[in-house]
Amino acid sequence: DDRLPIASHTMFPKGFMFGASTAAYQVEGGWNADGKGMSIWDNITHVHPDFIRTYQNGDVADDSYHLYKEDVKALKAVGMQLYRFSISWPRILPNGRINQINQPGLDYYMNLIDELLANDITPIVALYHWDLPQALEDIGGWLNPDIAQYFEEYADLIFKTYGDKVKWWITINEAWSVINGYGSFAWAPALNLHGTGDYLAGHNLLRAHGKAYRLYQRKYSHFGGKLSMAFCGAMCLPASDAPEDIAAAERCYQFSFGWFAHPVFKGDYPPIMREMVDRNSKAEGRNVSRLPYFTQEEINEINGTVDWFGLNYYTSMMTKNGITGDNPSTLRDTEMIQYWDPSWPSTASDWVKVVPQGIRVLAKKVKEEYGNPLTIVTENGYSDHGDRDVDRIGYFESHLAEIRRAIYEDGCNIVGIAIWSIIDNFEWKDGYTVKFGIVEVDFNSPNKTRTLKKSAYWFQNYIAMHKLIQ
Ligand code: PNW
Repeated sequence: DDRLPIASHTMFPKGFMFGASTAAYQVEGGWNADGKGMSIWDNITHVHPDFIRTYQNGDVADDSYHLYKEDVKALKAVGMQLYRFSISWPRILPNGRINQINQPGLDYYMNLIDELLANDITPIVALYHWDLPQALEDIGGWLNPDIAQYFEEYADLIFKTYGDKVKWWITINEAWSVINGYGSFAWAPALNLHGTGDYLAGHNLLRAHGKAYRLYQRKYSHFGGKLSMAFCGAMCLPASDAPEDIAAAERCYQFSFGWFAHPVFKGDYPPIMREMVDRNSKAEGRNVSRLPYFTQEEINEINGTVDWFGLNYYTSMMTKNGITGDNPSTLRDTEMIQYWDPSWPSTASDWVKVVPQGIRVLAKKVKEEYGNPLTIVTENGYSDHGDRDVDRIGYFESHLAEIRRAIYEDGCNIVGIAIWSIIDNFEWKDGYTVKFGIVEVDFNSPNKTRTLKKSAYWFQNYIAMHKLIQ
C-alpha cells in the first residue's frame, strides 16, 4: 500500500501534497490594468474607504498582476507542490457577461499557469473568490437568479481556455463567507440583509455551482479535471456534554459547512435547517420561507456535484443551546450561543483563536457526513502583525499533527494542504496590517520585495524531509 506511513506517524503518507493559497483581489493589484472591469471590492473600497479599518485597498496589493513570477519563485523556494489561486471574473469579463472578453486578462492567467507548470507546481484554480463584477452587482448580484447563468457562461470560457492545463477546480470559494456579504457588513457588497438576503444569495450560489459542474461534465469531461467548492466555517464544538449543547453544535455545523455541503452531496439543504427556518418564517407571519426551495430539476442539477472536498479551517467556537442574534438572522435561526474558550491563544484576527484539535473533529465529521470524500485542506493559517512568525510555525506544526491523526487514526482521505498564504496580502477589512504570509512583502518598496520568513524556512525543511524520505 503506497499510502502507508513512511517513518511513523510523524510524517505524512506518501504522495501527500504541500502547497499554498492566495486570492485574486488580495494579491493581484492592477485593478484597472489592460481593460479589467470593476469588482464589488474595487467599488466598495473606492466609494467607502472607511469600509476598510486602515483605509487601504487592493488597487496595487502585492502587484502579482505584474510580479507573478516572483510568487512562483517563492513557492518554488519553499518547495511547494500546489498553488491555489483565484481568477478575477471582471479581469476576464469586464461587465460580467460573455459579450465582452478581455484578452489581456485571459493571457495573464495563462502565463501564470504556464509558469507554475514549468516549475512542477500543480495549479488549483478557484473561479470565484469574492470579487464579483460590479456590473452584475448593479443588477442584484447573488440575489439575482440570473447570476447562475452568467456564472455558467463565465465558467464555460474558463474551462475552455485552461481546461487542458488545470485539473483541480474550485467553483466558489467559501459560499458561507460570500453570503455574509449579503447578510452582514462583513464583506462587499455589505447589504446587511440578515436572515433573508443571505439565504437568497446562498441559494443562487448553489444553483450557479450546479450549473458549472454539469457544464463541465457535458463539455469538458475529456480534460479529466476534478471540481469542488471550498467549504468553510468555524468548527462548532459543544460547550458541554449536555444533549442540548451537543445538538446546538450539530445545528451550528449544518448552518455553516452543511448549508452548502449537504446540497452538493445530497441534493438539498440539511433537514434541520429547512425545519428551523420554515418554522421561524411561519411564526413571523410569512407565507414564503426565508430559505428558498429548490425545484426538483434544480435538486437533480445540484445533487452529487463535488469530486473532492475543499476544506478551509482556521478556528473553532464553543457552542451551546440558546437564542441570540438579530431577528431574523441565520444566527437566531440556528438557536445557539457561541464563545471562545479563554484558554485558546489569540491571533491578529479577532475571529481566529488557535484550536488545532478542531480540524481533526471537522475532518472526521466530513468523513462521516459525506462518505469520506477525497479532501484537500484548501486554507489554514495564522495571522500576526509581522511580529509573531515563530507562533505561526507552532500553528502549522500543531495543525499538521492533527491532520496526520485524522489520516492515520480516523481514516480520513486527506491528500494535501494549501496553506493561507504564501505571501502577505490584502486581508479584507484588516487591510495590510494583519499578515498571513510565510513570505513577507515590503508594501512600501516599488517592486514589493518578497522575503522568506522563518516559517517559510520551516516549511522548506519540512517539505524537503518528506521528499527525502518518500
Ligand atoms: C478566508 N470562518 O475566509 C478567506 O478565504 C481568505 O480570503 C482570507 O484572507 C482568510 O480567510 C483569512 O481571513 C474565511 O469563519 C472567513 O471560519 C471566515 C472563516 C474562515 C475563512
